[in-house]
Amino acid sequence: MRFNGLMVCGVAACAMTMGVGQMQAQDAAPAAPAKTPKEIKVPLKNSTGGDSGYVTFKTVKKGVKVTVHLENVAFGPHGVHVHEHAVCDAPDFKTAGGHFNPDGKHHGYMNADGHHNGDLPSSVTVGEDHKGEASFVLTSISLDRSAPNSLMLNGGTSVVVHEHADDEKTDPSGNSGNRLACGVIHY
Ligand SMILES: [Cu+2]
Ligand SMILES: [Zn+2]
Repeated sequence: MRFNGLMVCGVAACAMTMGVGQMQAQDAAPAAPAKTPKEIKVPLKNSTGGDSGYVTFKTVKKGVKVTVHLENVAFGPHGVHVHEHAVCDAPDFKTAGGHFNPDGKHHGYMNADGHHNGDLPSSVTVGEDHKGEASFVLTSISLDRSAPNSLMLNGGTSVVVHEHADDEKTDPSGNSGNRLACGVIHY
């Protein structure tokens, strides 16, 4: 099963699809080049296509605020990263590739040679209700398509939720184990 770019869109465009009337249709002109969205929302699906929550990326003064909302995910801490390819092929999501890393660094915020652009500073903890939420401001990614660390570099990227915690120092993925859920970043 493949989740393609249709799963992801700017907040305004998504809201219009869902019939929410109060959002502004500021980027509705079809012929103009797509503007940089202020915020995007990326739905996460698990290996059987079930809903695993979503991640929002919002441009803020100091960088990009990433808010991870996990649902129906196993209790405990989970590594979450931006991966390099805009592909989420279930069930193993291997096609998402490695961590988004245009700066050519190593894995983890505790790695002296780190970190990958797509790393988060810590894991996201899921409670006994199978929900978890965490926010981080990253300076290593950008929503601007023309930026060297753009989330649209090479046609897009993806977000992957892993089985285990991220140790923030071990290449290539912080010993975070299998890939539980994935969402394509494309806007
Ligand atoms: Cu990952
Ligand atoms: Zn990494």
